[in-house]
Amino acid sequence: MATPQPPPALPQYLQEYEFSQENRDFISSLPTEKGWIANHLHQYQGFWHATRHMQGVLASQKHFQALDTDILLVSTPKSGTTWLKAVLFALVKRVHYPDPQQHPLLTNNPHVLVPFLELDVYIEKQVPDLTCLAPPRLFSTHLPYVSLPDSVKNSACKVVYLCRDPKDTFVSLWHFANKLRAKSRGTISLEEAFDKFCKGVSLGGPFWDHVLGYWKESLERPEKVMFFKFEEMKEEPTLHLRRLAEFLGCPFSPEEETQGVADDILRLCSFDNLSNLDVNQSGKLSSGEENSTFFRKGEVGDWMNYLTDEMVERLDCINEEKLQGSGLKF
Ligand code: PAP
Repeated sequence: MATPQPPPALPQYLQEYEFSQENRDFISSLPTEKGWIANHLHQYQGFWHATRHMQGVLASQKHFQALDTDILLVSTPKSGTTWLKAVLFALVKRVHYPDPQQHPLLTNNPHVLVPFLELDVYIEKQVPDLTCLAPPRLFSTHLPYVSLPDSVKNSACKVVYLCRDPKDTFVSLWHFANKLRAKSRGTISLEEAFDKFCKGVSLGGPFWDHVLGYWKESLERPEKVMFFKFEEMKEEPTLHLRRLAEFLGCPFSPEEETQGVADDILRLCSFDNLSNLDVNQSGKLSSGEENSTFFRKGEVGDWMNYLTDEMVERLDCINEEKLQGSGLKF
């Protein structure tokens, strides 16, 4: 008879962490709900964060000093962050890596090349020295606009915002949660997760408030915030890659256009290419998560395979109500 295996440990970043007494007291004063992956979510500045992430959220706000040359990729969780991290890195650092056989994306998961402020850079108690990083520095975050470090809002650093149809975002998040949940907690049902998502109680939620915060900024300061949807990128990748390059001040030159550099970047960062690399099939992040958890289907419309008519109706109503008058549609 096979020996029962112990359940895999929760990824390090999701485990409850040794907080300073000050942070512990603060976090315990926040509204708290049952989490999808880790035990708890805490509501801070109107948005929900896992316990372990709170340390990183607070430290990012306190310590991160954005430079005018920085690029910050902001996204709602499960909107295609991994993809856009790869695209951003390949685009912005293209002069450093002209040989496609030697590209860092072939041996590193995109999350390693473009770290999350609150989940990687500031997750430990020590404050890292980021001054030695070569410009443009690339970081990412799931923080809502209201919680961004002041230096991001007040400097000339660029913000690229990515979101995705909430139906597909939800389905992707539900799969992700069940992959990462400790075996001892069992799975979270589609119905329970859906109800929480609709009520805004999800990582980085409420989804609609997150999206609207950046949508508004992108309208008011288009030179600062560029707003992207996963679906647009899937439909017209070359067009949106060019838009991105122009926004970031590194447009493709006529020679690059002739050489097909944009297509090379998109090929390198495609779901098929990245998900089949050894590093993404069998590698792990230092936090313990398997790189493969970030690649599932990468398609538009997978929600049709999961959501009931009632669920679709409920989400459509919320979309209608929340996005009314904003000019934004999913
Ligand atoms: P994160 O928020 O935890 O960083 P994120 O990368 O935003 O995760 O979301 C993962 C989703 O992006 C997955 O979607 P799915 O569950 O609907 O399949 C994943 O498959 C998709 N994804 C990852 N890489 C790519 C890619 N290169 N092209 C398209 N989609 C991708």
